[in-house]
Amino acid sequence: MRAHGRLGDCAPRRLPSRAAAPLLFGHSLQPVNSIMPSSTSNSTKINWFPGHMNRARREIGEAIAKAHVVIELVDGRLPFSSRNPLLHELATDKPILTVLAKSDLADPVATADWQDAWPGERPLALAMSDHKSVRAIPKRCRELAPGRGGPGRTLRTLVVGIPNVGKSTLINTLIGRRIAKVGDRPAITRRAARFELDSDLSIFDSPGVLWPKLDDQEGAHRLAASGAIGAAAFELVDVAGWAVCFVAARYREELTLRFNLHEEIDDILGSTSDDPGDASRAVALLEAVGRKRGALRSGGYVDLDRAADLFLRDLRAGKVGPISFERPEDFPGDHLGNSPETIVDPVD
Ligand SMILES: Nc1nc2c(ncn2[C@@H]2O[C@H](COP(=O)(O)OP(=O)(O)OP(=O)(O)O)[C@@H](O)[C@H]2O)c(=O)[nH]1
Ligand SMILES: [Mg+2]
Repeated sequence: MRAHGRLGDCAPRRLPSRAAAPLLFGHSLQPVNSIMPSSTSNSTKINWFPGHMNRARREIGEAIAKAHVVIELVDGRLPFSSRNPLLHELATDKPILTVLAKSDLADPVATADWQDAWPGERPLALAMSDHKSVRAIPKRCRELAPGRGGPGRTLRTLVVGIPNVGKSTLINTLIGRRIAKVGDRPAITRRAARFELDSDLSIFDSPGVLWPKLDDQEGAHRLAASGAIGAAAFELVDVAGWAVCFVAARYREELTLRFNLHEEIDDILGSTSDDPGDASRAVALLEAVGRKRGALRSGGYVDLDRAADLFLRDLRAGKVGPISFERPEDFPGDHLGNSPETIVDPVD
């Protein structure tokens, strides 16, 4: 047992005092362990670059060289942070068709703003379950490579994107059967694979890749909250705490409705600090969610791990509402995908 005990041991309605509150969301200057229910790490830094991703980067580099059109899937809820800058280094001479994926989970107003703000070709915004809209992708690919297609001139396309963004689902939707393995956790696809979509159009599925160092830890928290990062690479309560504070700030009504927090929300937001380095608000909100959902341990204490888990599950499934973690105006002056701190080393 650590000095301050586990978060889940907090008595109902008792919040950690501001002085004792840990710093979360990647701004950890304090002993974060002291409030972390899971005791695996002594920092909230998030990084996830398992071995297969390094190999995948090489495969993607080779596949890009042979492709005529690259289909870039970014997560419609976080188009900035889910864009892999490596792609734009490798595919300088290829047409790139960007898709804002999982758009059914994103705030439609933010999605429209992203489409307007996107540099170059206007991205498509799609839910992969919408078969009719998804058919726009091969059509667009043919337009982008007018010299390809027809006998002996196969149009080669390649789907790339971060883990869990829906690459394999896109291929299954296009082919009309479950030919590529999909799953609701990241890193399902481990090897690139080619599929024939039409007699003259092939499509490559690729493993989701991130980049070796997530310098932007706010972005890393958004990636983790969206489901792009393996569960072992982050602290559940840290990420859920970041996410619940974000949702309370931008989508307060949706949060209130989903978890029936009508009586609590004003008190919590009024009595806790919105300083992102202060965890008191995150703890109070997760406790309220946990209490409403019966995530309790003996003695009536909230099990914060369970509360964090159920909040993130609801959020990722769209049950809190259509939520975007990023809007274009959050990144004034930044050129999409070219933020110097997200540029990675080239494939070695
Ligand atoms: N709500 C929603 N869920 C989607 C959409 N597209 C895919 N999914 C779900 O997202 C999860 C991941 O889908 P995959 O197709 O396996 O994602 P991937 O990009 O191939 O993931 P990796 O192979 O791990 O890189 C699955 O549970 C899909 O059902 C979408 O447009 N909307
Ligand atoms: Mg896949």
